[in-house]
Formats: sequence, structure tokens, C-alpha cells
Amino acid sequence: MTFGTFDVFHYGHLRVLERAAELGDRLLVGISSDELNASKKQRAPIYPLQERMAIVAGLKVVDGVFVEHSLDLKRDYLREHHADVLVMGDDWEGRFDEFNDTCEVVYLPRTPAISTTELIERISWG
Ligand code: C2G
Repeated sequence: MTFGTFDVFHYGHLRVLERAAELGDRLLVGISSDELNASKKQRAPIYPLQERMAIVAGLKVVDGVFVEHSLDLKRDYLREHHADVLVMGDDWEGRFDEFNDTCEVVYLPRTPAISTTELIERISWG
């Protein structure tokens, strides 16, 4: 299982999902709600939740998606879906170690030099 906003989907998102998929039999992805994203990133996402879910759900390596309503519900999501492994990019290194009592926690190196924030800035330069 992994989580994210996956707004303005890019190669870094694809790479973490592909590597996460290699760590188990099925990959489920929690997609942050528009409200959760606004609190995490201090801005509304470019793409609404339904579109962000459809893009991730359409990927060959993804078996299912669900809505992540709050960062505080992560243990519930892990239990509800019987997750064996929680996978996150290493910008979250250490932040989810508390879940080691529920599942394996794996942090993967981020893909360098690409982020949604940076893409938005590049595009806005015109
Ligand atoms: N990511 C990556 N390389 C990048 C950009 C992102 O590996 N260049 C990874 C992040 O580390 C994360 C995933 O892609 O694991 C999704 O990134 P975001 O959509 O920015 O998600 P985030 O805001 O980190 O939300 O409950 C956890 C949060 O919902 C995670």
C-alpha cells in the first residue's frame, strides 16, 4: 500500500508506484482528497480527486485506489486493507515507522528533479 496526492501525474509518481508494486502481490493506493491536499500542500490540487484517482487506477501496476481523507487514518487504512507493506518516498523517511507493528514500512528514494510544485512553476513562467 502507498499513499499520495498524485496531482499533475509525472515520472516520479510512476517510478514510486512501479517500485512499490514489485514489493507485493497487489498494490493499493490511497489518493489524498482535495481537502487533505489543501491542508498538506497549502493549495488546492490542479486535478480534482476523481481525475487523480482515475489516472492512478488506470496504471498497469495499480490494482486499486481508495480515498485518503486524513493522514491520521493511516493505521485504519492499513488494517482495513490488510496491508503487508507500507511504501512511501523517502521524503517521508521515518515518519511512518510507528506502523512497524502493523506492516513492513519501506521508504524508497525519490526520483530527482521532478515535482508537481516545480512543474507548476515551470509552466507558469510561460
Ligand atoms: N515521489 C517520488 N519522486 C518525486 C515526487 C514524488 O518518489 N520526484 C513520491 C513521493 O515520495 C510519494 C509519492 O510519490 O511517495 C506521491 O507524492 P505526492 O503526490 O507528493 O504525495 P504526498 O504529498 O507525499 O502524500 O499519507 C501520505 C501522503 O498522502 C503522501
